[in-house]
Amino acid sequence: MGRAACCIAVAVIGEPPGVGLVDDVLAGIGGGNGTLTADQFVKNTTGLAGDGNDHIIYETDTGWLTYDSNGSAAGGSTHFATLAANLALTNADFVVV
Ligand SMILES: [Ca+2]
Ligand SMILES: [Ca+2]
Repeated sequence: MGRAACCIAVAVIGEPPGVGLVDDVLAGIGGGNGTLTADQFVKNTTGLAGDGNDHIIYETDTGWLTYDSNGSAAGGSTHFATLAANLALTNADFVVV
């Protein structure tokens, strides 16, 4: 696991899991500490950001969590955790710390 991946998720706990995100190392994650804003989270079966401010992507069929620093622009994507597939995750399950 690389440096970026090591510092994105600080805890995956509970059912469904809650994930802590460290904003100091995550370009684009904004809004201060607290719940990840809804417009920065997306879930789908492609694992790809849908717009420019989708930074946390949950791929429902694989359970992959991906951080994308630049949203739907090319590149910038880092797979940092794998959860169970098809969880009812929302932005509220992610806490920016
Ligand atoms: Ca968005
Ligand atoms: Ca991207």
